[in-house]
Amino acid sequence: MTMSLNELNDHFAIPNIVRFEPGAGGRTVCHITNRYADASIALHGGHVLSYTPKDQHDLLWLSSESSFEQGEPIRGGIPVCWPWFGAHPEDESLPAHGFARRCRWEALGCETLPTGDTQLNLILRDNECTRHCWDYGFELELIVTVGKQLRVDLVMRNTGDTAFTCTAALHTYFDIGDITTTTVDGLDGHTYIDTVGGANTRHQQQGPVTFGGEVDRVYLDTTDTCIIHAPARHRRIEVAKQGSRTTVVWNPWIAKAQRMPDFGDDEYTEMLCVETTNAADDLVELAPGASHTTTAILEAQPGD
Ligand code: TA6
Repeated sequence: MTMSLNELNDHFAIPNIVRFEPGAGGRTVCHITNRYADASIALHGGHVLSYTPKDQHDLLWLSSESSFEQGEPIRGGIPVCWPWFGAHPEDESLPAHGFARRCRWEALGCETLPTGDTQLNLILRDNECTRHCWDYGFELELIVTVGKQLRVDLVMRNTGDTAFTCTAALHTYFDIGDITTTTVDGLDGHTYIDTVGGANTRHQQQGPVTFGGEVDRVYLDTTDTCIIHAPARHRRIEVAKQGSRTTVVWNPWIAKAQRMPDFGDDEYTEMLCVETTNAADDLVELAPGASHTTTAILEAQPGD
């Protein structure tokens, strides 16, 4: 049941901390401000749009060309890619990265934790539209905890009577200021699949990940925390995770940026995706009644 703006604020608003307001494209956005940070989350797509720690620059990047139209994904922030990551394994006509980021989610709860963090729970359940392209019963819950860190838990539940297998991503876009001076530690020695141009060749990472062209890599069998060094923003960003054994690193560079209508031609220089994923061979298999949680924990550290 879709709540109106008034019903959302009647049920979940917290004076001076949480409020629901209309956003771009008329999309309902939950605005959170507490002693640690400000954040905004659109019900459209269950999409974290921004997370700005006090006295810092927004950690997340959002394209100035993003669409906010019904049924279209938002470009930037933290898209929820589910129940498949990338192209649909059998049917290319289905939208890339699944349907969850294109649907309207509903608010389930909102509270201030003893730590002073603010926690928002959103839910997406199977419906006529989702069953049209993926005929399974599910609940997808997004738990967004805003504090000194930004923690995002994606809880996938099989509520039907048929087992299913899915892949997923918290496809986080970081604002790093200048891709040419940005590096990523934490993936040294890991095998990755290079998917640029459909190559899908395997390589081993040597040292930090650096950027001098399009990078689109699925790092395999890694539970490690990544550290993004972003000197242009005078900070490093810790990207920790749980429930995920693959990490995707992506920058479109010039040509691919120019091919994307919801991405400014020169915007590739200011963003980097380090994605918390269940991709490639990291499949999530859920029997009826089973669940799995994939978690991203992001924290900015001044310095660099
Ligand atoms: O996560 C990397 C990736 O799969 C890239 O190949 C690129 O397609 C990116 O996701 C964005 O996908 P989107 O469907 O949001 O344009």
